[in-house]
Amino acid sequence: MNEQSRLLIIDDDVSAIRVLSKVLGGLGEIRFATSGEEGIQLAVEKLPDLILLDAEMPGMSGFDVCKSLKSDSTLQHVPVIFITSHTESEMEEAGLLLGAVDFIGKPIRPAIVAARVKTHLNLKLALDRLNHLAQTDGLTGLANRRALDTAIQKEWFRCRRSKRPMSLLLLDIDYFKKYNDTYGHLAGDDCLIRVAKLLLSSVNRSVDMVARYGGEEFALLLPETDACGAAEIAEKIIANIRALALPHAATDNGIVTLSIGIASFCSSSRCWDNAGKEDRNHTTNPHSATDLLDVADRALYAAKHAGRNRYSS
Ligand code: GH3
Ligand code: MG
Ligand code: MG
Ligand code: MG
Ligand code: MG
Repeated sequence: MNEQSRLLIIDDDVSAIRVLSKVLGGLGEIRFATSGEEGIQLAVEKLPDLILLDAEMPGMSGFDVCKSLKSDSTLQHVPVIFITSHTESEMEEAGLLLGAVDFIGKPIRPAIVAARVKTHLNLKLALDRLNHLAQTDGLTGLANRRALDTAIQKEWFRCRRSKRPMSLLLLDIDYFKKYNDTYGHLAGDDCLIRVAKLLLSSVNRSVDMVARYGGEEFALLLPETDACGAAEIAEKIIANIRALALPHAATDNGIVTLSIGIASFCSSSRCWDNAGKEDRNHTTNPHSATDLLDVADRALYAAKHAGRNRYSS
């Protein structure tokens, strides 16, 4: 989050780009494009923190570019500032109504442009920080329930579209109330942090999401992973937590253990269960993103009921 800001200048006039680059050089890393089409392409690739956009360009106009950026879910929050010699109020109004945060007339006054850009970059940074906080669990630094719910929904639709599998694991620390009672709440917090770290180190693909679902419950969202793959991960986690061997006087084996519930969605006509056997009736296939959570929750309950320190699906 402390990395340098990225600015993108889109202007068909190369000398204007040169002047702006000089004025804004101290505010971040600058990229530029000399057409609207090229500018959009660069924005998609580099995800800039701010875009300076010329209104009048041959081919795609700045207004068309702005419209296109604002209709893209990943780019719509990037602030756009129009820079143009067309300073009529109708033009300015049109630009602002399209979602631009500012409208600056040419010829530019360098110090004013730099000050305005700085203000909008600071606002963007603050928004990014807030967004990050809104998605993060304060104790463990993992994704929080809100971020997980959004990711599950997104992944659910993506894997149905692409006819790929997905899995969800719900993981719950066994007898954690007794852990707090025995070692104190602060030690309990520390235990949650260690388990979070262990879960993070138990997955190695960047697409896998580890989240704190609430209290002493965690979740693992595994895109492109079928029931068999999910069971392998669950086994690995149970082995890893055994190896970590955090003392817990109230459990059967004297260390912290986890119970895990697995839900997998399989969109192909042939599904396999977590033992690698064909599931001909798709008996366990969830029918919605919410149902996926429900199936995992019921499986977790079954794992608890069967004696804890195990997974179930
Ligand atoms: P089970 O094996 O059935 O899961 O039993 P359990 O004791 O783990 O489950 P229960 O739901 O009875 O207790 C969960 C405990 O987790 C109670 C609560 O105080 C504790 N807990 C929840 N959030 C936190 C937290 O942020 N920090 C600490 N230290 N404890 C927490
Ligand atoms: Mg122009
Ligand atoms: Mg619980
Ligand atoms: Mg528990
Ligand atoms: Mg409980």
